[in-house]
Amino acid sequence: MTAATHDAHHEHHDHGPAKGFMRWVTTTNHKDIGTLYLVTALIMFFVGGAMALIIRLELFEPGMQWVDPLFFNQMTTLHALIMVFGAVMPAFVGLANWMIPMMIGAPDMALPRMNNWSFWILPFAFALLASTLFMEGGAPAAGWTLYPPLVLQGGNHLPFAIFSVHLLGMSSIMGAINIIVTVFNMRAPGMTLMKLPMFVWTWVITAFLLIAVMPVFAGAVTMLLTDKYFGTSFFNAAGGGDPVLYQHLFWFFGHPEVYIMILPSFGVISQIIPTFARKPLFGYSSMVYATASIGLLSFIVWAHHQYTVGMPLAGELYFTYATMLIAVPTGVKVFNWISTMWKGAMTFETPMLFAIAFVVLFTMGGFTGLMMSISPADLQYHDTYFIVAHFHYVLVPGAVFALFAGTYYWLPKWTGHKYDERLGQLHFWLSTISVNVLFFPQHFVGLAGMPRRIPDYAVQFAEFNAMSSAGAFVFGFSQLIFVYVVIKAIKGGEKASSEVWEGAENHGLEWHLPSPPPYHTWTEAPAPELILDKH
Ligand code: HEM
Ligand SMILES: [Cu+2]
Repeated sequence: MTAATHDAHHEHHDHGPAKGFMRWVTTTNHKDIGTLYLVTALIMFFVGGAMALIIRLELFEPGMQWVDPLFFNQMTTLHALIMVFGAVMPAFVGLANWMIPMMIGAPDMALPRMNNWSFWILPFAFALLASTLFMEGGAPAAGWTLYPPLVLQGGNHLPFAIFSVHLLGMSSIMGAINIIVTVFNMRAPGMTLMKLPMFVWTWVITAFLLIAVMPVFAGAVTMLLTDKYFGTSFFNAAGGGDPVLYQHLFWFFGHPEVYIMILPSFGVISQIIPTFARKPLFGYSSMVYATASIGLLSFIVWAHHQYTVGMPLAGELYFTYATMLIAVPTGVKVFNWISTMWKGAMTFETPMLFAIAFVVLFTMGGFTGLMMSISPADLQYHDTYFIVAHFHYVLVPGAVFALFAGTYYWLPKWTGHKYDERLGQLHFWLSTISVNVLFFPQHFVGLAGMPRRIPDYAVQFAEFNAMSSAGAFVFGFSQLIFVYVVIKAIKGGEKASSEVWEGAENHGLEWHLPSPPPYHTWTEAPAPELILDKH
């Protein structure tokens, strides 16, 4: 009913999108910009994924077979930079653009022209980064952390990489400002802060993290630039500087950055589990406070990445205890998700499958994180494949699975068509099995001492590495199913109702809009009775 009145209201002043390519260049529409972000992220996921497969190909067996060590290091560096800044972050910004206005009953983002800029900076930033591959000496090869002195010993790709980071940071900050302004100013009447859907809450907190830490990263890399080209010695011990200073600056950005990638995932999962358990989210307000606590704690734990630099004992102790504290609010979240499922009338469509796998596998990544937070233990784990296993568990069956879950969940809303459920489930099972074959053995080789970021290794690590590489190829190729399912749903298929999922209207405003929603939605605020007390 609301959908119908809503449509009738805008017969005269509604205008559809412009036609052709210029539609996408000049668009200020949150749905268009959301689509641009999501498509870009998907392309970058495959670019970064191809690099990962080059890495795993070389590591399939001991010895050097396919690439030389310098190129191998360029691949580990670019793979990480592209996955973090090109795939995971833009994908979540895409979800935010599509969903936040529809979820809070706003007609668009608050700053639509800036929104256009936030997106269109990205292709230039990625072009700069990719151009380094074709330069003399190749792309940056010192790891995504860009540690000096190593990074300063590379070629003249550094200014390109740094300028790319500046642009990416500008884009992120503009996107973050937009989200905060939208949520604080454009909520429908009656949508108080404590009624916001969890996805919106997690994004608001993420946006504050972005604004706080992107400038730190931009500053740190600018200091690298002046060290290399303008004779400063910020990180050069011979000139009175200190390379460890860079590590502090990097990780003051870097640890919040990992939460920038996981908090919106928590939001997506907190939308999906209640829908498929057909219950409101258990412990909504504790979810909000837990997310905020994780956000705050993420600023005070950074040096757990640097236990091996020789910091004072007090520092080791402090960072150990502070890091362990994060397990408390994280535990609250996992408890609440499980309690939401408890005695729920659950069904297991693809979004729910990915959400459940997220809860199980992200928690495993959290547990290895706790092991590493203990500084004396981490002296053993640091810079081994154990670290690689940890962060891939939180990022792949964590953040990336949340992105899959969210895409399957909202795809019928976006396209107006149901996706192919059978293929969705095939994608789920192939991904979930292969991701564990890929990353679980890395715990063992890591504990046995295999270092990270190396193209060759001792023969005793051969079996587990072969397994890992086999898992990687299955995982990589399974993602083609995902692309096929998405394209198929865009092109046609069974019509989706506005509710899409049984009972979804009890789980958010977006399910009161038609599927697909018209180009402009909530040009009139939703009726107050539609705003939920409980999600
Ligand atoms: C319970 C929560 C977590 C704890 C206690 C934790 C702890 C740690 C520690 C101590 C390290 C450094 C280990 C070393 O290098 O020796 C580390 C590395 C890392 N963690 Fe976590 N972590 C947690 C959650 C996460 C999440 C949610 C993400 C991302 C979504 C993440 C991503 C990473 C990454 C990318 C690295 C490696 C960075 C690098 O050296 O390149 N972690 N974690
Ligand atoms: Cu950290």
